[in-house]
Amino acid sequence: MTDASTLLRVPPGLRWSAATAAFQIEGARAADGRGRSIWDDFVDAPGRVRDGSNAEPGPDSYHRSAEDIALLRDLGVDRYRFSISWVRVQPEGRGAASAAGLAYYDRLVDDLLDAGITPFPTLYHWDLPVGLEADGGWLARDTATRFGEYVALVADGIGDRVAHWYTINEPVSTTLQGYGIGELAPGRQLLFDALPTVHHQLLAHGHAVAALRAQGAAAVGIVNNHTLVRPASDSEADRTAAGLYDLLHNRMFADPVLTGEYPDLSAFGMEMPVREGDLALISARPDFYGVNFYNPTTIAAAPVDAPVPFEPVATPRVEHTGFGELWPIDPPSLTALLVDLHTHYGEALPPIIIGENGASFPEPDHATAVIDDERRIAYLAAHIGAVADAVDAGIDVEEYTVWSLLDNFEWADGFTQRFGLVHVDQTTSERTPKASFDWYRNLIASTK
Ligand code: GBH
Repeated sequence: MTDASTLLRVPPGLRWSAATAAFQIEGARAADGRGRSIWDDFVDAPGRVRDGSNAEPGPDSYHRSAEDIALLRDLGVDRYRFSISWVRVQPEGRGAASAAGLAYYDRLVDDLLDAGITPFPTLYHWDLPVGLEADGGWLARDTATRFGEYVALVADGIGDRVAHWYTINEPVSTTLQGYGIGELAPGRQLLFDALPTVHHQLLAHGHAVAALRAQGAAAVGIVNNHTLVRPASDSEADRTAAGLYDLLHNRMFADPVLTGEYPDLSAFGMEMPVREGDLALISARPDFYGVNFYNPTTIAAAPVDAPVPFEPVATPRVEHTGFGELWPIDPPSLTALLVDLHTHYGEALPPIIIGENGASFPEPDHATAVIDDERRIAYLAAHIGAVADAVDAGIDVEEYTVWSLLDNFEWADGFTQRFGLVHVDQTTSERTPKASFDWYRNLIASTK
């Protein structure tokens, strides 16, 4: 890798971070009275996870957080993005906080602060308590209220030392893949009937912002997964399909937060279950806007009898990651996406934080030597360069976060996809930094 050319393209003052999520790294699903989430049900059901794995032991960060923090300190990141497991804090998804569950995060926060790293937790990274799913999950308005109560408990427990919070991670993934097509927990296949889960997650975000601000939080925001959508051709059918996909993937989640209104969703034959006051709560100006970015999406019109009117197709003329042809590598599309957000939302757009960016490539399960992951280095360097281009174009980007610190449990793909800067042997939990870890460390050091 050409470090020198990369260094020229680093935006001055950008903060650096790396991310993980509770269910993907913690393991220890039965420890200390932890309750069950929809992901426990999903991984314990036969045939749901590609390699039959169940997230254990994996990185086992519940028992090895000290190792994670030592790695983060060595990396030199300003912040660490991790997530808090609702069912460790409230095993049943309601009621009093579990002292043992909170104690894990309490210590994690203290240890991060001792290491000079700002803790930046996500309050919800997909692990809904099963009891709430039984009552309708994110289809039920009540789940948003319950989330607000859980957030208040977390803030009571660690809010004296945590000032920066992500509320909900990628509501789009939960809606479309969790409730729409069933690829992620809870594995329901409701297609467009899943859309009320958008509103209830955004409402949950609104309740969380209110609860955290009441407690004195300094910075609160949602983190949406965005993709740059392009039509497969200039045909009217493809352009219409791409517009619908953009609405469904991007605008339906960004507009309410940033403008206080849903876009016109009549094409999907539904209206959001909005009540008076909801949109004011949802659009309380966030302190930052979190953007997770992996790839652009090329959309073609689907055949007339298809259940949905659009179809993702391979993006022409670009390389692909370990996930295959629907996951192209196209860094300029990140610049274009950030510019589009700025153009579309103008003053309503707060400073941007890149909450996740990264890639998985085939790598060995057992590391016998340092993994020379030059394709990951190239991916990260090019995307940081794309952020620099956006900053040059006048976009306010404050922070960049690599997904992920560690190889971890990649949801329905189990342990088959490796996104880490650090290799993890998923049976021994042994951690081995990859070449990309050194590269990121040197990059960060060069900016200090
Ligand atoms: C995010 O999901 C999640 O927040 C996170 O938990 C997850 O582990 C991470 O992305 C990685 O998947 O890197 O080009 O091979 C977003 C949905 C679906 C995006 C798979 C990345 C693979 C693209 N992810 N996709 S690539």
